[in-house]
Amino acid sequence: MTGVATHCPYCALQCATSLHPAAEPGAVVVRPREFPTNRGGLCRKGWTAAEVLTAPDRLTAPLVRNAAGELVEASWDDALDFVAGRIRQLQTEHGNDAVAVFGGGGLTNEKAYALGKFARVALRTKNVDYNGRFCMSSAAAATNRAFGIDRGLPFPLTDVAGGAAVLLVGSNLAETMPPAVAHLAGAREGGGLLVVDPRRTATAQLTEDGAGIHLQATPGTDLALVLALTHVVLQEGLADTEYLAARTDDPDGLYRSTAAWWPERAERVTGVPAAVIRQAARVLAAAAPIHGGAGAFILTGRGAEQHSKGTDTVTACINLALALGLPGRVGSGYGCITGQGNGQGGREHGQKADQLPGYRSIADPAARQHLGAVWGVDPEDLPGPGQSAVELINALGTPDGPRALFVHGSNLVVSAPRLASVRDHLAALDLLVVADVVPSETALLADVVFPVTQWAEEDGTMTSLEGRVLRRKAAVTPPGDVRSDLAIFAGLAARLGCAASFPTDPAEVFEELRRASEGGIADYSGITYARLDAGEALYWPVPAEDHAGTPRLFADSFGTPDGRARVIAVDHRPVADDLTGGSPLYLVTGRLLQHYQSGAQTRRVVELAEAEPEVFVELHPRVAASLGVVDGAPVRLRTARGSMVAAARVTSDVRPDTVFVPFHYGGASAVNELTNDALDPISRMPEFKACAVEVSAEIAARGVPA
Ligand SMILES: Nc1nc2c(c(=O)[nH]1)N[C@H]1C(S)=C(S)[C@@H](COP(=O)(O)OP(=O)(O)OC[C@H]3O[C@@H](n4cnc5c(=O)[nH]c(N)nc54)[C@H](O)[C@@H]3O)O[C@H]1N2
Ligand SMILES: Nc1nc2c(c(=O)[nH]1)N[C@H]1C(S)=C(S)[C@@H](COP(=O)(O)OP(=O)(O)OC[C@H]3O[C@@H](n4cnc5c(=O)[nH]c(N)nc54)[C@H](O)[C@@H]3O)O[C@H]1N2
Ligand code: SF4
Ligand SMILES: [Mo]
Repeated sequence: MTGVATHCPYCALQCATSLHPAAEPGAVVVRPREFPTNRGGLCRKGWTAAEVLTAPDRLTAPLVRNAAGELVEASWDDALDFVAGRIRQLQTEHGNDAVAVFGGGGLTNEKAYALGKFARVALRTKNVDYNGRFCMSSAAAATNRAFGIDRGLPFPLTDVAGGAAVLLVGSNLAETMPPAVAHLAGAREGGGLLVVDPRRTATAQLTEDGAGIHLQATPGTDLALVLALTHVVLQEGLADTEYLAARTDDPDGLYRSTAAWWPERAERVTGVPAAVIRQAARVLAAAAPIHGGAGAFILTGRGAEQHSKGTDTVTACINLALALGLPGRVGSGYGCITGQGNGQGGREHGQKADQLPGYRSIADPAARQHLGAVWGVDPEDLPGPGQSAVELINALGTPDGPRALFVHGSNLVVSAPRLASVRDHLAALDLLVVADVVPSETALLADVVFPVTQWAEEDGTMTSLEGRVLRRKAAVTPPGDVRSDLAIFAGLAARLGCAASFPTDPAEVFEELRRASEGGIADYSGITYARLDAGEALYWPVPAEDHAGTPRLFADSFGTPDGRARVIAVDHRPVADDLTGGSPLYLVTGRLLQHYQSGAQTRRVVELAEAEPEVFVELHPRVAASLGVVDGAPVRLRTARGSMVAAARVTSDVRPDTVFVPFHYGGASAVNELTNDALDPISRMPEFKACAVEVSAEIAARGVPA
């Protein structure tokens, strides 16, 4: 029996799965399916994903907060009428921008597209942004300015397997996309896997036994490290000068911007020995085509990007790739490892504050004209660019800010930075509407909760980390009175008197999305459900139905006006927090294999919750000893934003100047109580990955540790 062919609900690897009937009526089990990216593999989250479909506390009816402050069940009509009435009232009193929308990179292309249209056409608000701002924005900003196009991997992931060297900057691939580790085989065989991480992660361990080098840099110093790697490449005559002259706009700028970053200077900043920096640069260069190597890749993850200088760090990585002549060459390149299931497609079709579908700019008159025609509205009536996620959150409930917020596909009271402020802003709203599949921490704060369909209950498309568009297929009937986000947009648009159409059939939405994206950077106009169902591997752009798609970008030219990549001079700067006073350590945050994001889904899967039931803090043995803390003991963490208690996990895998806390837990266990919302000036990415923290033993509150 073949089952229903679909893809995993979670991360951007979008492993291929098939769904089969389970013993209980209406339930399904997940099996892996052979596919180039996952090669028949799945991680633990993928295997157990079906459990979220039947979560005991699954939302099955709309909820509206009553006069006593309790969320009580309501009919869809009553809930939609109530919300539409409040929206009309608030917009009459305060203007259209008084209503804001927050989307998510887990939504299908169809939902993300409809959400952006709902904001711009039905609510007519400029205030829309999404959680991809927390995820991909620094890499997107950097690739847009250097290459003119932002597609996470501008090549198929399987290309990486042939590379002789892979530099992973701030990615813990072995935990965040385990099946993708297979594609590092080529690099590991020849000693070419280079991993930059302040922790000896499962990924860093892959470099051991001669497979490569772990560069265990100080948090927040990747920029200095990559400038030094580039310095070595240029000074040792390892650069691809012909490529630089032919394909970039300013080869000299590369020399100028890295000249001062000799390895000994970078060693003082990063803690990585100068000799190791030189060795890493030589390993990477030897794999480059100019030196007859089998290919080299530079890939960034959130460890490099989620900083107040994330855009510049990625830019430095791109500059290093350009120095070695990698981008656009088959079997080499720079790529960013996209995170959420539809992190890629979610940022192409209009959830982002400054974008219209097809990866168009909302400020571009031609783009407004095109979308005006597709949507049947006057381009003049389309709002302009809105604010980025953190800025939007910080504006909620302020005198001139939005008074109402819709959340579709994010659990932001767990995942946004500096949570005390997030909670204050949500509390200051007149109306909070949350659409979710489960009562997430954010849904529990809402005035109205809409229960929505999830992955195995719906059709649609997702765009993976490779820019390949994939089919998601319905295999089960949703429980209770659950509807798609599409039905919420349609129901509210009609009640608000919006004349534009809001189809609820994903296939119909996709047909409209094709037209909306036509002629844009991310052109989906040649993609059809039929082509996807036939198994065609369609990487955007796909500008016509007889076009085979674009697995590799930049072969002949980049997406810039003159076709050349831009060399942008960048320089290192410290993290936003002050780490010089007192005796603070670096707090870094990130992921565990067992949990996904805010944990709203995976904390409801028994096997995963039991494997990692509670928040912990990784501490170096020296730090633990100085605090008198033993493994498992409670530890208090305090930053300028807040404080929390976590169980000590004592390990020499973390640098002695660094502690690590996973961000998958809610309430008092949410590490985002502590994180810094300092923003990157270009991408508006908050500094999730490095801040100053004071650590102490927690004895009083919990008693003496066992
Ligand atoms: N299991 C699991 N898998 C996931 C997800 C999940 O929640 N759980 N989420 C998906 C999503 S949305 C995303 S964005 C991806 C993220 O995938 P990754 O980027 O691999 O994940 P993170 O754990 O956030 O960060 C990676 C590493 O950055 C390191 N790091 C911290 N600070 C720094 C620094 O200053 N420099 C460097 N070089 N490294 C640093 C951390 O120690 C961590 O090991 O994963 C996707 N896959
Ligand atoms: N400290 C720290 N914080 C971080 C990060 C970090 O590394 N460190 N990483 C950041 C990153 S990279 C990301 S991507 C964010 C992610 O953080 P969040 O934005 O909170 O992402 P999720 O936890 O995936 O939340 C998605 C929600 O949508 C629901 N959902 C699932 N499918 C649907 C659907 O079809 N429709 C609707 N309406 N809802 C649905 C899920 O149940 C869940 O509640 O966290 C960021 N926060
Ligand atoms: S690696 Fe990502 S897509 Fe694959 S099974 Fe795990 S969570 Fe799902
Ligand atoms: Mo992400």
